[in-house]
Amino acid sequence: MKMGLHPNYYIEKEKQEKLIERNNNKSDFYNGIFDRYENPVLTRDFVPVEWRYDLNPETNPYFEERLGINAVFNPGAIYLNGKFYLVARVEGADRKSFFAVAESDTGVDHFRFWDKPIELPDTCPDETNVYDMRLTKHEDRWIYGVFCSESKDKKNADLSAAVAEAGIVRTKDLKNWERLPNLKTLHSPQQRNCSLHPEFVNGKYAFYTRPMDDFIDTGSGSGIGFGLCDDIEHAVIDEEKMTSIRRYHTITESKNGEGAVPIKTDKGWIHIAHGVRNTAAGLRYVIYAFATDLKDPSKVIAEPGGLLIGPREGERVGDVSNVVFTNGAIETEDGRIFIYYASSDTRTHVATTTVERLIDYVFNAPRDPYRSNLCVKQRVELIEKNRAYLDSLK
Ligand code: M1P
Repeated sequence: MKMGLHPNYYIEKEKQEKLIERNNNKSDFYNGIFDRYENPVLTRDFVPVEWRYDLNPETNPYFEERLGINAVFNPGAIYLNGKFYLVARVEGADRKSFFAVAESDTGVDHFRFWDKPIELPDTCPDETNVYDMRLTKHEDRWIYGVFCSESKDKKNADLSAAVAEAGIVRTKDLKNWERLPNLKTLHSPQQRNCSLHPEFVNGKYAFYTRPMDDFIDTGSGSGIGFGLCDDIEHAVIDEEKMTSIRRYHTITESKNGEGAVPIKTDKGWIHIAHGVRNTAAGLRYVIYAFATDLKDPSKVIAEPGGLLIGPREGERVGDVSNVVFTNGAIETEDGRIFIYYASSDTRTHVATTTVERLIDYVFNAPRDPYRSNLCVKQRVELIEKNRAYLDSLK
């Protein structure tokens, strides 16, 4: 006779159900550009109990977690048939990440993982870790996932030396995934934070890249790259043009990288990316935005100074503290924008705005003047303009 389920199974299931069913409200944060929410949209506590515990009391008498989950973060995002889908980076207690689809009707709460994580075709025997998938609904009618495929750098004796490449998969339904050969960039030894532009450019597939000399340091890589390739089934990029470039004493001084797949608007492609600077406490990752030309998506036409989203309050702390990072955003038919971002490589949040608000921000917030002296002038100008306006109301 079967022993039935351990009582703690019911407790854990109920706790999880409450978490998934909990409504997520806007917080009192205000900047006019986007809204934040009280709760994360996905954490490790959303990962189904069945993925972590052996439910059979004969083989797990103490109902111990057998395969723990450490974090759920950096999801790709896609909107299909009125539903919001995140392809999350789920990191096991063993440090390896994998991808799993979570689905919601609202985009801000009630995200529920599908039955099983995604099992990608195993075509790269040296690949040790996969993470940060960007999902592109391409005009060729495939949904592409571009992600980081990481393996040990066998040429380097250092145990932590790794090689990052851009892996490519495609699907029609987020269930069946076809793996294509990794992206090759002829002039950049490593790649991370790559994503596929949703339209053909000059009849070719267009990728945003992030040239790097090394696994962590971008070295000579001066920013977010852009390159074209003829054949997505054997994607090779020769020239990488620079789009948003890194600069001294800005939020992108150490590195930057394309985040969500760009959003097409009447005024240009809007990009939501990440910038990294160094501090005495280590690297600080923030999210920023810029726009590129509709006909030439590599040409930056607007780039407000500074950050759009920075880590706040509890977001500041986690496995890699002082980080916010995005690789997925959704635009709905009615012009709402959902920016999914993770904090401190630990949990996933959402920020919401609209296409109009984002355009207003990207095209009207002033550029970074790059020097304190000019920054203070910029601020004094704003204060004086406001004073004159207030006087005009008297
Ligand atoms: O740990 C912060 C982030 O670091 C990496 O970003 P980058 O390549 O710009 O350094 C990514 O691996 C990302 O997953 C991570 O969130």
